[in-house]
Amino acid sequence: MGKPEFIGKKSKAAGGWGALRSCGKKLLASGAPLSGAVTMLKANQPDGFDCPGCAWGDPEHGSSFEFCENGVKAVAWEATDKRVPPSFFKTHTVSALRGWTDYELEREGRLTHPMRYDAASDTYLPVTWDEAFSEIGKVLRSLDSPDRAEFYTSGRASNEAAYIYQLFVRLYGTNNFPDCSNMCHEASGIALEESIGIGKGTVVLEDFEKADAIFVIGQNPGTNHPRMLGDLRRAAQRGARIAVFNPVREKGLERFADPQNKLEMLTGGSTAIASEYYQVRLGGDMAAVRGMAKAVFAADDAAIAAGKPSVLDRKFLDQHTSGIEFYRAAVDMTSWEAIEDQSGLSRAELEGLAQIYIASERTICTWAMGVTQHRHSVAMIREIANFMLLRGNVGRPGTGLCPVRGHSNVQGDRTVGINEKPPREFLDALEKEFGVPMPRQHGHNVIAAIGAMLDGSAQAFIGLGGNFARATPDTSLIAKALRKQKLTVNIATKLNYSHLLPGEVSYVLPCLGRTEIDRNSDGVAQIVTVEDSMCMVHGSGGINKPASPELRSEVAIIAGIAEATLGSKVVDWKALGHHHDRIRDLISRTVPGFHNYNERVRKPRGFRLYNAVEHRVWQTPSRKATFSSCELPSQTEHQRAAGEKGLFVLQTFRSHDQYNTTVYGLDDRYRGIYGERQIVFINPADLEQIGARPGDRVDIVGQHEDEIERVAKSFRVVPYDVPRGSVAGYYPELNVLVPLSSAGEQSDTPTSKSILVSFRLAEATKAA
Ligand SMILES: Nc1nc2c(c(=O)[nH]1)N[C@H]1C(S)=C(S)[C@@H](COP(=O)(O)OP(=O)(O)OC[C@H]3O[C@@H](n4cnc5c(=O)[nH]c(N)nc54)[C@H](O)[C@@H]3O)O[C@H]1N2
Ligand SMILES: Nc1nc2c(c(=O)[nH]1)N[C@H]1C(S)=C(S)[C@@H](COP(=O)(O)OP(=O)(O)OC[C@H]3O[C@@H](n4cnc5c(=O)[nH]c(N)nc54)[C@H](O)[C@@H]3O)O[C@H]1N2
Ligand SMILES: [Mo]
Repeated sequence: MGKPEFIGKKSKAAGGWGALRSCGKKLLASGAPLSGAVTMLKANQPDGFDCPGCAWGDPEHGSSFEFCENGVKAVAWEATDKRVPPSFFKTHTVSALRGWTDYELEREGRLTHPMRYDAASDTYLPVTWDEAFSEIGKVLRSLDSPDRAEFYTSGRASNEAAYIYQLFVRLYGTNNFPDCSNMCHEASGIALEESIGIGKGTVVLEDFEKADAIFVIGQNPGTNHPRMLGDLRRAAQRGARIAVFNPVREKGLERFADPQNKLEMLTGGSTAIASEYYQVRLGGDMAAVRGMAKAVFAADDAAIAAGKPSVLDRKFLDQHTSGIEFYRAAVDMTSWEAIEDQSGLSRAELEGLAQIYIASERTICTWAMGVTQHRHSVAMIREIANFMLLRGNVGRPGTGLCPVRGHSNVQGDRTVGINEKPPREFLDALEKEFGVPMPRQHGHNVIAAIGAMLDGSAQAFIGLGGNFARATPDTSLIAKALRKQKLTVNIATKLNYSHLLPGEVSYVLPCLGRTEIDRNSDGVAQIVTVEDSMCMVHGSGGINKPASPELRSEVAIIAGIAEATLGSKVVDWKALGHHHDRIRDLISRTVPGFHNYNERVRKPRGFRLYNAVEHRVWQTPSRKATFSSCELPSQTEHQRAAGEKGLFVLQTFRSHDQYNTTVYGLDDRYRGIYGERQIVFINPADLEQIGARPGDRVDIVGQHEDEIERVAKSFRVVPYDVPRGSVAGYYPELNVLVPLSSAGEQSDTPTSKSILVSFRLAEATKAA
């Protein structure tokens, strides 16, 4: 039996010396301590590359290098000296490699050659680029409809790669663009579009310097957006109130020692970040926000009755919003009993939080996956928008709605056309530019693409980055879906599990990463561009020698496939692939907000895309910011579980040592876990209830109501500070339990933060 780890054994604060030590270790393990360190100094610098770590914005004074432990890991992981050359595949069959963990696969290093799967030897064999392009083109042309192919995008792809990809796919004839965003912030885009007329956040970094209160809902920035922690810390130090909603006590949100602040590190001090920490139940945030809104309305009624000024921003509400009367009615109809039951928070706590909100002149609300990966995420985010509108906290300095994006360019990819439901205006602009019709029918998102692959209506899968088979729900089903394809193609930097599920014809095409120099045949170094969570678009140019002379840029690879599939009558793919400026010219002519793109993007901090909300212009049908008036969900998963003995709600989140399906190491330092990932965090009282002791191994059994049996075997239980009934463990290992058929209303996002499960003691534990 493994040694149990208990709450409180963790190092004291997030960041600090632990962060520096961990970075040093990661650089060493990547095999490139020196080049890694030098590379790091160029991350998010005016003349360097955009950090592939996360989508948080960069400060105005770009030269004050912001240290970020997990940025270092992301960069070092790409800049490793280790290689996966053709000889590696000679000694490892694909079937054997399927037995490796995600960690073991990626740790082997960078792919070096284009490879084709050979079924006879069950191995990947090297091929030339031209052979690869020509066969891929041939299979794509042979399908009886372009809608039989699925074109996946992971959010690290640059604007240039994403644009040329969507152009190729639309000229080929389909809008089948399943995209990592479907599993991520899809609900934010939909909800914000409905509420304020733009599917993006409304804040810039400077707003964090002005806010009096910041609500941080359902995210773990200490691990996933470490540079955001710096902004929160500075806000806390100047006295802003920071209120956190999270079922798990995340250390990064409680205290943070800044690795750049020498004094703090010497004295071992740290700044308290969250002044209020509320352990809401899984999926209970909508109820919590509604509770705060209820208290705000009550305070307003009391103020008016006492002849005092309203606590609502009446002028803003009158001029700029519609539907508040329906919202007020919905709030009045919602009982405190329902609010307390769903949120797990008391009326007194929520009234206290409402007071913080009322006392704050300028409020920001941020959120991430703890909000977006539930069944009722769209309604929940609209509730957040309602709450913020009440006091005019949108479209004013120091305020705003801030969905904190994941992948470093997931927002940009959507902006330049990775969208299975493209806006009509965009297709019109493409038709005007290229003089040919574009497909108008909506395409497949991730869930629809998987359905089509399973039922045989899709026959080809192309992945621009990412790890489709591991990031998606019901892992074993997806494996079957991929194996059934006539064609699978993965454009990637490192080997992963998705590459080991070849279809009939299968290629792995290795590409340059963001840290590497990309020179065209004239010797001109190319830059790419990305858009961060704050709608800032900036340039990124690599500084490292490419991992192998065979590597091509994503842009060049897509251009090669496009030419082999479609020929060059409509688009001169070779020319586009040769110089990225040409792609940017096309973007500036077909996507709003990108005029003078090539010039503006070469300025140090780039430029901000026009955001109408900043000017309090609302691009909604009513031309006003629009309140929603949804009821609370009739029953959250938490309430269901509470009603049935032995049922729990599981959320799947990230450890400190991973980037999505990329596992850098087996530790999760802030949560006190070392050397393993088969973990389930559980409240000590629940542990007792299931008859287990700390450290025991359990099988986690999916309780979704369908025919499929889902079991995650032999996970170690760790008592932790989480609410009763809520449990947590790591993605992607637990994707075997995420049901494909359980998705968000409107968003279609897998509900990976609310999975019904039960436990049984594992054989190993029983024997012991
Ligand atoms: N180092 C690193 N950085 C990353 C990533 C990475 O894997 N590693 N991934 C990138 C990507 S693609 C994304 S999308 C982001 C993800 O960033 P996060 O959204 O921070 O990612 P998760 O680890 O899924 O954490 C979700 C947090 O929400 C909480 N939570 C879960 N359910 C609920 C709920 O119902 N209510 C509330 N209030 N809280 C809840 C969890 O306890 C956890 O703290 O990070 C990006 N940055
Ligand atoms: N259960 C559960 N499932 C989830 C989530 C969850 O919280 N819980 N989160 C969801 C979220 S938010 C997201 S965004 C998705 C992520 O899903 P994906 O984006 O598909 O997955 P990643 O792990 O980010 O992809 C890693 C792979 O990308 C490739 N890669 C890395 N850099 C580059 C590059 O520069 N170019 C190219 N072409 N390839 C590169 C490498 O080969 C690497 O193996 O997963 C989702 N799945
Ligand atoms: Mo994400």
